[in-house]
Amino acid sequence: MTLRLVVATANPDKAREIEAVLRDSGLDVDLVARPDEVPEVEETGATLEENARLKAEALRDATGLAALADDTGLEVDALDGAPGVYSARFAGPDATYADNCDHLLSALAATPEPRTARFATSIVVALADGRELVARGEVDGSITTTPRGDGGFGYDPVFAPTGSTLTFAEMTPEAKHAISHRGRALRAAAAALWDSVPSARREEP
Ligand code: ITT
Repeated sequence: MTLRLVVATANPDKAREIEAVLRDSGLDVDLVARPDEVPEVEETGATLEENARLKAEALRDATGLAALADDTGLEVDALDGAPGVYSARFAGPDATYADNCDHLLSALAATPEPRTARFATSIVVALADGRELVARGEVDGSITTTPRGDGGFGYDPVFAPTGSTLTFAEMTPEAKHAISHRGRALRAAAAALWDSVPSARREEP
C-alpha cells in the first residue's frame, strides 16, 4: 500500500535529493509537497535531530500524514564544529548559498590545508500513528580554498569528501548521493520504514 509521506522542507534543492534517493529505496512512497499554508517552524533545537523532530512533528500534526524532515549541518574542525546547526544562516539571516561559502572561506583564510570537516544529516519520520523513526548520516571531507563546480547546492562547491579530488558540486547527483550525509541518512530511514511499515514494501514485479 502506498505510504503518503509529506516532506518537511522549504528547500527545493533538498526536496529534489530526498525524492531521488527514496525513489531507489524499494518502498512504495507517494511524496506529497509541503502545503504552503503550513507555517515554517522555528528551528530552536540545540541539535540536528531536535530540529528535524520539530519540523516533522509540526507537519505531521498539521496534515495528519506521515512527515519526513531532514536537518543538516556542516561541522568544520578548525571552527570548533561551526557552523553546525547554524549552517543555513552562517553569513546572516538572508544569506545566499554563495554568501555562506564566501563567509566560510574567509573564516578559514588563515587555516592551512587540510581544513577537515564533515556534513551530518539527521532525519526524523513522524508517522501518522504517533511512532517516530530517527536516522543519521555523515560524510568526512575537507574545505577547499576556492569554490568549484555547478552541481548540488549550499556548501557543495567548497566541500570535497575524503578520498575524492572533486567537490560535491563537481560530482553527478548519483555520485554525491552514494556517499553523502543525506544519502546515508535516507537509506537508513528507508530501512527503518521497511521494518516499521511493512505495508509500504513494494512488491517486486
Ligand atoms: P529546511 O530546514 O526547510 O529543510 P534549510 O535549507 O534551512 O531547509 P538545513 O537547515 O537543514 O536546511 O540546512 C542548512 C544549510 O546547510 C542549508 O541552507 C544549505 O546551505 C546547507 N546544506 C544542507 N544540505 C546540504 C548539502 O547536501 N550540501 C551542501 N550544503 C547543504
